[in-house]
Amino acid sequence: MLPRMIRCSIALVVALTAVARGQVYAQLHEGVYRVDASAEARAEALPSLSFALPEQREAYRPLDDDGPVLRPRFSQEDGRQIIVIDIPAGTSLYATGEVPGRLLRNGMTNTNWNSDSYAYTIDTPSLYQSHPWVLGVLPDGRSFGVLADTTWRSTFDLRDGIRIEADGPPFPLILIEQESPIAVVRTLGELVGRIEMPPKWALGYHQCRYSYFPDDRVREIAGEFRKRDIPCDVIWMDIDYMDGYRCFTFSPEHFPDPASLNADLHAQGFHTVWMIDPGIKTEDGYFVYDQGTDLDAWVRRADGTVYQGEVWPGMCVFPDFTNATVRAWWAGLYEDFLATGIDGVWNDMNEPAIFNVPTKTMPEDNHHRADASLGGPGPHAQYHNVFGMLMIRATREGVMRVHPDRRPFVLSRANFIGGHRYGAAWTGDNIANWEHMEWSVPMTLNLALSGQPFAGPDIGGFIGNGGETEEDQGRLFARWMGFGTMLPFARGHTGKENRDKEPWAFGPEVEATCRRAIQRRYVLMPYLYTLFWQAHTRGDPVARPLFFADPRDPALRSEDDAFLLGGDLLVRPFMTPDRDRAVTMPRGAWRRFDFADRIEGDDSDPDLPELYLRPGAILPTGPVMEFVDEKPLDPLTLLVNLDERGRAIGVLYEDAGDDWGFRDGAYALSVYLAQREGDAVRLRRLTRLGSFDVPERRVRVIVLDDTGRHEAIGPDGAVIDVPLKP
Ligand code: NBV
Repeated sequence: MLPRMIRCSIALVVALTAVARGQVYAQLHEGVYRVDASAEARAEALPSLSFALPEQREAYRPLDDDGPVLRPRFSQEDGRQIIVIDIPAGTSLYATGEVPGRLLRNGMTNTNWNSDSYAYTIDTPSLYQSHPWVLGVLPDGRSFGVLADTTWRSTFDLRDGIRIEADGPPFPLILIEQESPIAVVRTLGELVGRIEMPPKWALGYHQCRYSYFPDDRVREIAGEFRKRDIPCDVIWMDIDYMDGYRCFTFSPEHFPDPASLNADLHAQGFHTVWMIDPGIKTEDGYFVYDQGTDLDAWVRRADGTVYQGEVWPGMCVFPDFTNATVRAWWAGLYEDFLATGIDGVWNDMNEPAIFNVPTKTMPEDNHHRADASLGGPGPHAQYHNVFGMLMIRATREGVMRVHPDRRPFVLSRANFIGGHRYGAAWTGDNIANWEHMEWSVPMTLNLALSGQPFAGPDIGGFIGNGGETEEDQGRLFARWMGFGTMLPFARGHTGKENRDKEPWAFGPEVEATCRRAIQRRYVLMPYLYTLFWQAHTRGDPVARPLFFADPRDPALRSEDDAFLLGGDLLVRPFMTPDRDRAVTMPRGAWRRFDFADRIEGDDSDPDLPELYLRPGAILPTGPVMEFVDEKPLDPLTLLVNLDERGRAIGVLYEDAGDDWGFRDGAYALSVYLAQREGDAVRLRRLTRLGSFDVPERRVRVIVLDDTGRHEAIGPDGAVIDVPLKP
């Protein structure tokens, strides 16, 4: 994996220490190793909460190759586990989950301890989610990943190699060594799981605020989208829909009839997502409190009494999601809730966040009655980082019980590595300023490199208005919307005290930019949906750092002012007010294009990011629409950028969008090949796999080259020749 010389010298030095200190190495798969501090530590290791199939971590065998090149050194100090890993000079480090700041993590330190980190800064040590995982890319592009498979608080110090410190008992280290960064991320997906196919509507644009109320305000917002021809799929209900912040209730004053609200929105092609928090109001007579109390569902203090902490409704109790009986009860609560026509669930405050205590969370010695399969009864310190993940596991289960034939959508603020199996992520309470706008790209990318492909920021910023003047506020918003719609999860959201931040709230110019930006997302939907299918089946990140285009090019390693959407599309936003920052492009003839053929003004809007197509790529795109699948994909427009051999290839995945039929083959996977032949480019559909019925349709082929755009149209499946000369 590593250059031979480095490999030998590292192996020699460290093999000796390894033996001396008693580490035990085992093999899980080719290039995937489990390392424990000692045979004893291995025998006593807690079960994995990150692995999709925890037993896989236990199905190790003796090394059947030379073992990993990287040789961790284990020790203990004051009861803490210390692991040090030397890395070759020139190694670039990434991932570590949800971290503020830039993409490249060399020199950074972060602590895995899920925290309510409102208005986080570059110095905030812990955000809302924990991913004890680092990805390393060696100078020659070969790559490795290190997973500290513990739920306890851990710190990743990347200032001099990799130093991991963790509370709690010894734990296994999982080492992955592969040929490329994408191979490492895919392998991570084989261990901690890949995302399930989301419902297609969840890939549309989402509109949120804290909070739209009363119900007529929600109707008004939805109506504005349709009236103004701004596409939107989802409207969100934040905590003010509840009756006194009691979860699973509706305010009789502001939301007296949620079913008719949902029905009205559905009739206009919207879906709805409603918030549920973990804090349950301590109040006799409130059905959730009564049921949970009867079940003895609440997390307890170390002394055995029920723990109470203050959150939105006042004093609250907290379901012990580590317990299967509690999770099953919680899942059942969604039955009546979803019967109102709610489509998706947003779990917030699930670090869990507690008001008016210095730690902002519950005491670490609180007691969880966890399932034996999760590690058995233990203190909150052991289960803190998975509290949110286990909550959304139960939520997802509840949503699936009600709608077994539909794909669930859950968004969670807190999570743990592997938790992307249950829900999508957003990057919490960011600030409406240029710095946070900039971070929203690398934060999404580092989450993607940590196994979570379905993530994005609050577009426009949660805190503040984004500047002193109306003009400053509008510029920031337009830029953020410009590229935020190119991230995997695209939702506009803002906090309670702020100005309105809907796409039209900043005047006609910003509205026009937002319309274009959101329309772009819908034009790109065939491609975006295909990327989610590749994330689901292969573990590919949806949004990727630029260096994925050429992991050997050192110039790309720290570039995070642009990003890739899938392997074929490069998005280059403008992150400074004056648009004056240069971006290092990957080598090769990446070709700039726009959607001015379908989106008015798309070629001349300075607040939109530039888009580039990889040489050798065919990009499947569709018509502008108001919500996903509003219109048939006819024509399917294929944008073609030939490589130097005169060829390009592209894939399109389609299915019914919100059911499980694809598991039984009800999908259509089409592969298109374009090839230069004399003065023309010939487009063929190479294959179509699957039984999903694609109606007859037209394919419009647009070949981009130095002289401009060349176009032809024909039936899907036929050979289509695009003349390159008029
Ligand atoms: O539920 C209100 C907010 C929500 O809008 C936001 O997205 C979460 O991150 N929530 C936090 C609680 C209070 C924030 C001040």
